[in-house]
Amino acid sequence: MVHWTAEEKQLITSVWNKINVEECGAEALARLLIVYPWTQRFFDNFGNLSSPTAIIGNPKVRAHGKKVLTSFGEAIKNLDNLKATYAKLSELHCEKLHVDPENFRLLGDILIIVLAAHFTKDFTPVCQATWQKLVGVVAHALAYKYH
Ligand code: HEG
Repeated sequence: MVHWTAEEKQLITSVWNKINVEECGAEALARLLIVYPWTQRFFDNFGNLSSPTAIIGNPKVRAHGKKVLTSFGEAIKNLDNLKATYAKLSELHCEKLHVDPENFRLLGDILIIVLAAHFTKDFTPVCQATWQKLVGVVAHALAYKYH
């Protein structure tokens, strides 16, 4: 069971409160699709994903990126109860969407890079380490219901 200290919780929320969920969510998902092109197969109904420019400008990618990062915010509100918070979503990704849980890790790593690019000063090493812990724990919780 993962434990979060008061300092860690503060480091997480201080960054979260500054995040533009639409911008950062869109950028993170677009980067996932560009850097790891095999992830595009989950989004074959999203239209034009034929180039990095097309992916970044794709409104469905933007909307879905926002949805994913908004859902990530649920983790932040429920840090001490992540498995229960994501149980339904884990089932959905496993049973209906068939998303390999390795992709949760890839997206988490990308989110760290996006945040580091947006918050050059505020994203201190200790803050970054705490966020790395967070994305790992979120990936783990999303994989919890896989069988
Ligand atoms: Mg997933 C749908 C959250 C990573 C592929 N994802 C969703 C939905 C949420 C969500 C909230 C909508 C669920 C619903 O309609 O009830 N996703 C979510 C989180 C994370 C994540 C929090 C990681 C932090 N998702 C993820 C990754 C992939 C993926 C890495 C694939 C590479 N998600 C995926 C697909 C759908 C969702 C294909 C359905 C999209 C659609 O057709 O609308």
